[in-house]
Amino acid sequence: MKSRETAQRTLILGGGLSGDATLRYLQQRDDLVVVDTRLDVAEQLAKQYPEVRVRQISEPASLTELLLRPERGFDRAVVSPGLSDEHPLVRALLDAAIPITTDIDLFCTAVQVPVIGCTGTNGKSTVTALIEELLKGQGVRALAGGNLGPAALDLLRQDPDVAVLELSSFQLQRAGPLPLGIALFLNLADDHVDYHGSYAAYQRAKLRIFEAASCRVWNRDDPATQGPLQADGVMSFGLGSLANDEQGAGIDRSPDGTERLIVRCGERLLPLLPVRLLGLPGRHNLANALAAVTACVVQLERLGRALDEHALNDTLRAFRGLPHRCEPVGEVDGVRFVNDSKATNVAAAIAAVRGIKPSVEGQLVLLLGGQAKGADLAPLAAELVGVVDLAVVYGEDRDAFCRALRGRVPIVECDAAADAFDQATAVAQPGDLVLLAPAAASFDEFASYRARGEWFRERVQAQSARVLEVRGQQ
Ligand code: UMA
Ligand code: ADP
Repeated sequence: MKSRETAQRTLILGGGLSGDATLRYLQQRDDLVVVDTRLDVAEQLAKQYPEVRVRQISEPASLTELLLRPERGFDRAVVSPGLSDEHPLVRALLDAAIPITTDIDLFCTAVQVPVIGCTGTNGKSTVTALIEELLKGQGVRALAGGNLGPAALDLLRQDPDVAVLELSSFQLQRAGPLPLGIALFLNLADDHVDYHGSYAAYQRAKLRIFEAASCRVWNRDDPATQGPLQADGVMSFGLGSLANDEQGAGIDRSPDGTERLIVRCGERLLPLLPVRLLGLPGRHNLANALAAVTACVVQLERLGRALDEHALNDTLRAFRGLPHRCEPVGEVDGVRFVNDSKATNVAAAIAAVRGIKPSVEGQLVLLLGGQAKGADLAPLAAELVGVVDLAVVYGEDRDAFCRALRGRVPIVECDAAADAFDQATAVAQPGDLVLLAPAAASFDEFASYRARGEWFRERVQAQSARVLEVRGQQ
């Protein structure tokens, strides 16, 4: 994939993963200045790229001073997705009328192969990774990146047939209209309102994925994902059956009760494997699989390649999902442990609980807590009644969780995640399942949801080693 960019005086605001990829991408052709508010990030970049000017700036006045220097002048700024338009430094750029762009726009300008974009509150990473796998299974060199990493611009250094981007609302709200070949909007639930200002603004940001896409895939079970109604290029997926005129994926139920995935693209209607053979657990993942299959089938048609149904079914059977999403991490003394640390919001935790519950013989013990981001926890409480046998609640917002759950679900209240783990293992009996699906961000105790999930996995391994050691001594 080659670039069609011309040289500019560019300010990169934010030196995180996307800023770093932008720097590497523009380094050879643009006159660059990189700004980050974090001293450690700025120092690290300055060391790594001695030929690039890197500044640590946290005061808007200092940024304005840099922007107004007569010898400088910037043609544009590439701003990190982690900084919202309300951030004082972004405001300073807007006030100085510097055109703002993003790493995703740079990517879309340069890329010369079809791009599939995927957004939604939950399931983006799973669907993006599954589309990549499904296409690879068809012999198409697909590469996934964007919000799930690697940063989109890093994909340009490889040479795929198709790029698959996970796109967050942070990325979409600032990017220009993106000329995506296929755009998917999976679902919408309460999240990131602190960044976008309102639920409506969050939805608007997500819907931008459809703006310049030639095929738009929405979720029939979630009307909030439906974009403009022009019939042209619209596909959908959902857990119901497919109506006669519907393009996309659904479930076919035979008279004997067997459920099967089914997909229609143009005139062609394809029954796929039975739902029970899907490698991913839970109904939410069935929706994810239907979305991914739709994208894969449309992409193959556009590439003019025949679909290999066996390979498609094989991938759907083999793909067991990404780490930290309904991930089995061990069994100790008959108690199973499942890591869904990626459940950083209420809707994701509900999906994980619903997905896991049918496989639990004994009690379901849920680890719940962290930073609730001001979310409404009432829907979570309503969902857990009669489903979860014990909620072990911990972390910064445990009071909010306790208030929502008290009197509805048995609760044990703990200070930190470590106590919560110990309480859960002390209570759990053979046949029970301990699920980490915290419905909250991890930052009060961990560096990220990944660190939290890895911590959980390590605790389970340590618990297993302890049990074996005790047995050895007996
Ligand atoms: N920040 C500062 N000062 C700065 C710049 C950033 O304090 O000068 C802070 C931000 O407020 C934020 C953090 O640093 O809290 C990271 O922001 P960033 O824009 O530098 O992020 P990157 O490291 O470039 O990573 C971004 C995505 N991060 C965000 O959108 C917050 C990564 O998604 C993505 O993998 C990466 O680009 C490559 O595309 C992460 C994420 O948390 C996984 N995404 C959110 C989510 O999934 O919910 C949207
Ligand atoms: P994202 O990239 O959008 O955060 P992931 O695939 O990483 O999505 O999954 C994040 C969380 O959401 C996990 O906890 C997972 O169990 C849950 N989840 C995945 N798919 C769905 C879905 N379709 N609906 C609701 N929750 C989901």
